[in-house]
Amino acid sequence: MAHDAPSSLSKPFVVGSCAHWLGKRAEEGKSHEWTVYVRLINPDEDPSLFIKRVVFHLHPTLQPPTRVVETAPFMVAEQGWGEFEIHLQIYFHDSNDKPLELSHMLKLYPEADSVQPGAAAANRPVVSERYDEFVFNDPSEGLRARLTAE
Ligand code: SLL
Repeated sequence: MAHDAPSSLSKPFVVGSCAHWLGKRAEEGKSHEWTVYVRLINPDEDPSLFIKRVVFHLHPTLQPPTRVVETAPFMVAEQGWGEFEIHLQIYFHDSNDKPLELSHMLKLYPEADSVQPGAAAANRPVVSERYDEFVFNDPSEGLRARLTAE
């Protein structure tokens, strides 16, 4: 009997941000440097094989607020002072489905209870990540080929 390919495929990923304080001499309004990103859990896989683009919608105080990233790493690097909700739209190759929409709260400041005494604590990066999975139910043949490419 022929072995049917599974009708659903999934790719574990992380959406997250990493920020660090730029120190007392930082320019006004640019106290922190941060990145926001979408990355696959498996570092050996190339997400550009099946992700066509990621659109990051930042706070309107950042110019331009809409950033379109068409190749890996799907990431935006910026500087700023404030935390805000970032909306992401993820578009896939060979898919007529609507983009996947996610949001991520940018964190710049460590949780009060995780702050340790001493100067070193201020330089520690603040990482906020959430695990998720892309689940493709009955993907097109083209997308299936991209998802299973070695
Ligand atoms: C707040 N809801 O009021 C947030 C908004 C916006 C932060 C934070 C931009 C950098 C710059 C920036 O950090 N915006 O202005 O150059 O806390």
